[in-house]
Amino acid sequence: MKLFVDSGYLSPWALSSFAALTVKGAAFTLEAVDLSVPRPAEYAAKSLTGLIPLLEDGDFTLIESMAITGYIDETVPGPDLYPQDARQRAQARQVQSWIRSSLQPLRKERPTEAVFLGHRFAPLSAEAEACARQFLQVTSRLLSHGGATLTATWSLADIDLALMINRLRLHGDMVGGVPLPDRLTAYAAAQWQHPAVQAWLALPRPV
Ligand SMILES: N[C@@H](CCC(=O)N[C@@H](CS)C(=O)NCC(=O)O)C(=O)O
Repeated sequence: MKLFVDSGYLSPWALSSFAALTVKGAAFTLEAVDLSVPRPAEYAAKSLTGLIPLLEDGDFTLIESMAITGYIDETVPGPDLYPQDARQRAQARQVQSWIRSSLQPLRKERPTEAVFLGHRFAPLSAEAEACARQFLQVTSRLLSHGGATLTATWSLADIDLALMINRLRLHGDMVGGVPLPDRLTAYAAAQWQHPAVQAWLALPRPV
């Protein structure tokens, strides 16, 4: 299999797909795509939208990280990427979908350069602060059970959720004038130690 990701290794959706293959222990090659220049015709022919990530499995190509990780989970032997239980699996995907479709002000003002490159950005605008407050409220509810993972067993949603928390945690943000809840920071810090995340962090990023 081949996984096409951004050459800066900054995309959260690329991380999710990379983690899926890594957790499965799949043999794959990582292809870096330079997003700052027009895609080569060969890539445009493979990718419906021209976006990354893109998974290539023989003559089959797939975009959209949640479709990619679902396909990997169903076709590659190895540890589960999502819970076996239907309700828990749906809860994990609920969180992944929420993160991908919402929270835009927070994602915009705390881009992944804050997480992967240590870049520092202006204080959150009122809009992003409100978004961050809502994000923390929802995430606190999600993790109110006090467990180490979102659902009873680990899933890829844990990496997605930890990355969202880390946009604030690793930037040193306070939200509403108070530090992030301890439970959330402990959860994100622990998930960040996951071997698949550590393998992603070890990729050579341009300075
Ligand atoms: N919903 C897609 C999002 C994919 C996406 O937005 N990819 C961005 C990088 S994070 C991209 O390819 N940007 C390049 C461009 O817009 O030209 C997924 O989950 O895979």
